[in-house]
Amino acid sequence: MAIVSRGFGGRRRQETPGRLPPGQHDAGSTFPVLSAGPTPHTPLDRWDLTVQGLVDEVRRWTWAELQALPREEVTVDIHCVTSWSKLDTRWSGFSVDTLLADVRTTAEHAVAFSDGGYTTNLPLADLTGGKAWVVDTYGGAPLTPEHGGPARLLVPHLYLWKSAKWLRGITLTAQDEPGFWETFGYHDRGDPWREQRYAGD
Ligand SMILES: Nc1nc2c(c(=O)[nH]1)N[C@H]1C(S)=C(S)[C@@H](COP(=O)(O)O)O[C@H]1N2
Ligand SMILES: [Mo]
Repeated sequence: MAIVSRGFGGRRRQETPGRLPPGQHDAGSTFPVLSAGPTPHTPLDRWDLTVQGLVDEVRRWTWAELQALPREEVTVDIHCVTSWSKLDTRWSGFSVDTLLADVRTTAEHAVAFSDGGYTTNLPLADLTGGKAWVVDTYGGAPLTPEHGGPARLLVPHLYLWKSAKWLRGITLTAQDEPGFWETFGYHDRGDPWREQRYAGD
């Protein structure tokens, strides 16, 4: 579903005052796909997830090892910088807190990286404290490749470009290192409630 259109079925904008950040509209039942390049298709037996960088020891999970971790269900509103928001999206996966639980680090920043080369930077504090997940289901079904399957990052309190699709790992860093869109002039943090769309906002 790459068609970007406003949904007129279901939830009306008037029914959800206070849930749309400034400048956003409700995409309704549509779920636009925004990808800067081709959709990778990495087989699960060649997939793993890595936590690396400023860590005491690199951590790596195969798909099977990831599946053995405690799973969380999350229902959240998501906000794309191109102005659509989608309310009550339902995902499941693994809290980043779980992945970082026994990691010793002095890092204050992180860079998420993906198959295909996409990167996005975040303050480590935006990935911890129950605010971010590695998700592999959407709406009760395996996450489709277009939306980031087999697994993507989900950081719903920031604009959706921070939620890296086709996630393969997180690098913890001492310094802030801009990712793909941040290098092209998008805001370093991207808080939709402060309308931090572009650098300088
Ligand atoms: N790897 C990767 N992740 C990505 C992107 C991308 O191009 N590549 N686009 C980002 C942007 S700009 C948005 S708005 C969301 C879109 O997610 P969706 O296609 O599931 O709606 O993914 C984000 N994550
Ligand atoms: Mo986006």
